[in-house]
Amino acid sequence: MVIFAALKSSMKFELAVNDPGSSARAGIITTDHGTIETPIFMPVGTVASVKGISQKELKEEVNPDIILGNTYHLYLRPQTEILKKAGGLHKFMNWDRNILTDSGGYQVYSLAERRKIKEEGVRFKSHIDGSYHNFTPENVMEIQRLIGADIIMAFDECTPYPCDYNYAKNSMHRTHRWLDRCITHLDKTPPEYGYSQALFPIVQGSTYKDLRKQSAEYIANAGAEGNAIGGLSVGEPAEEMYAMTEVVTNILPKEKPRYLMGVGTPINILENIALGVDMFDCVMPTRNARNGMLFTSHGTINIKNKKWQDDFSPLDENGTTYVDTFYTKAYLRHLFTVNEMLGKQIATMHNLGFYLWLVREARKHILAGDFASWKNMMVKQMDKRL
Ligand code: PRF
Repeated sequence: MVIFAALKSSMKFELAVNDPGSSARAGIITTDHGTIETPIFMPVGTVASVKGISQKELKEEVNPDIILGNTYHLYLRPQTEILKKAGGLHKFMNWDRNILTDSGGYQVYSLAERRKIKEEGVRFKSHIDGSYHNFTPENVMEIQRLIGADIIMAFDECTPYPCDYNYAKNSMHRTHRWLDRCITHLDKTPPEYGYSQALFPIVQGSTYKDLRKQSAEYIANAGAEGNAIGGLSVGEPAEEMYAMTEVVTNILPKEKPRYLMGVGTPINILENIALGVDMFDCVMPTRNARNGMLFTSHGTINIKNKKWQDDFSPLDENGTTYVDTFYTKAYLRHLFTVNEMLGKQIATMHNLGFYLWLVREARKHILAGDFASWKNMMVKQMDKRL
C-alpha cells in the first residue's frame, strides 16, 4: 500500500475513556494550534465570522477549542488571494485556536445555482453574483491550503434525501475517486503557513446500510488522521440517521476522531455521541438564535412568544455565559419585538454557550462512566417546548 505524506500531519488523538454503557468516547486532539477536548461542538463561522458574536466574546464566554469555516464562501468572498495576503484565515480573523474548513462539497449543492456534476468536478453559478466557477478535488485542496485551516475536508458529493439507490451508489463511488485525487494532489501541494493540516475523508452512501458499510470501509482504508460522516441530517428521520451513524462508527478506526457533519439538535448530538461520534458542527444554535429560538437543558424557548413579555426571570439561570443571568426573558423578548440587533447577539451567545456546555457535560459523564443514563435523562428533559 502506498503511504501518502498528505495524510500524515502533526495531529494526535488520545482516547481517554470509553463509556461502559454506550460507544461514547472522551478524547483529546492536538494540532499545531492547540488541543481540542472531545466530544466537541464547533461553532460555524462560515464567512470568517461566527455570526452575531465577536472573537473576544466567543473565546471568553463560549470558549470553543475549534471553529468551522467554509471553502465555498471564503473562496467567493473575501477570495483566496486576500486570505493568502493576510497570511491565512487564522490571522485574517484573529483566531489563534483551531479551525476546520468544509470543502464546499455541501454548499455547492445547497447554495450554488445551476450546478453540473461531472467526473472532473462541479461547475456552479455563484449565489452572490451569478458568476461561474469550477470546484475539483485538486483546486479545493489548493484553496484549503491557502485558507490554512488545521483540519481540511475532502471534496465529496452530499446526496439529497430521499435518494435513489443507484444515484447514491454512483455518487458514493465518485466521492471515493475524488478522495484519491484529493490525497494525490495534497501530496504535491505543501502547507502554506508552516503548520500542518490534517485531511479528513468523508463517508457517504445516503440511507443505504450496504453503501454506508462499503463507504466506511473505503474511508477507513485510506488511513487518514480523522474521518467524517457526511450525507446525514438532510431531511431523513432521526432514527434513520442514528442507524447510519451506527453502521459507520462500527467500521471506522476507533483510534481516530470521527466527525458527523452538520448535526444537529442537542438531542441529535447526545444520541450520536452515544454511537461513538467525537465532533459536530451545525448552524442551528446561531441561525435559530437569530430567529428567537433558545436551547436550554429543559427544552426550547421561542422568546418572541407573548408569554415572556412580563417574565423577569434570568434568561437561563443554569447558563454559563454572562448574558444568561445579566438579561431577563422579558427584556430579550422586547429586543426581538423591536428588532434590535442586540437581541440576536444575546440569543447567539446563549445558544453557543449552551451547546458547548452540553458537550463538556457529556465529556464529564463519559469520564465518570455514567454517560448513558445521563444522556437518557437529558434527552427526555430537552424534548420540550417551554
Ligand atoms: N459533506 C460536506 N459537508 C457537509 C455535509 C456533507 O455531506 C453535510 C451533511 N449534513 C453537512 N456539511 N462536505
